[in-house]
Amino acid sequence: NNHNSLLLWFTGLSGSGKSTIANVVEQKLFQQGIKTYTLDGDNIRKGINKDLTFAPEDRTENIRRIAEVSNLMIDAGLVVLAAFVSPYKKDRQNIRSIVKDANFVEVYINTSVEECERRDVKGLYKKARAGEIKNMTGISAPYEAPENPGIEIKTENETVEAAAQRIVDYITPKLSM
Ligand code: GGZ
Repeated sequence: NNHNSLLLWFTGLSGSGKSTIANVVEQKLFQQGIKTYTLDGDNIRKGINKDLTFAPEDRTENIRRIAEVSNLMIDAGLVVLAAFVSPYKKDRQNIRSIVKDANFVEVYINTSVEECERRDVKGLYKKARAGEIKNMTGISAPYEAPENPGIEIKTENETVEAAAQRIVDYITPKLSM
């Protein structure tokens, strides 16, 4: 199999900074000539998974399909960056049964719900508090934090740039170039 392939899986609350950090990691990998692709809610939940809600069983199916798509991209020789809330431990565990363990890196973007709610970039927390959104992770649905992630980023103590560099440094030895 292609040793340049990897799935970098970002998990964390809505607004925790997953996509922001993933995008900077992607820029850094691009500068090294590494072929990447980023999967996130914008390109997955509007397309292949537009039939899915935020109910627990639909989140499970969301993550399963993303893992299968990631697996194809790994076969194609890419470093895949996937940024999804993925709040359930069993769903993240299932990714490991779909994608070879050696190709999988879990990145926990650890931002407290208080901080995510304070940022409230998309106004979703406000809507959840008002009861306009059901199953909002951190408010009315659970987030099961990873116990043993490959890397943990505490965005309240680390800049985006430093976090992205730390992730690149962590995966570089896993990529044979
Ligand atoms: C969590 C929600 C919800 C609910 C809409 N709960 O910050 P965002 O906006 O851009 O990222 C969130 C995204 C979560 O989709 P995922 O596919 O990553 O979720 S999961 O892995 O749990 O299947 C948020 C928005 O969609 N959003 N409603 N109720 N996030």
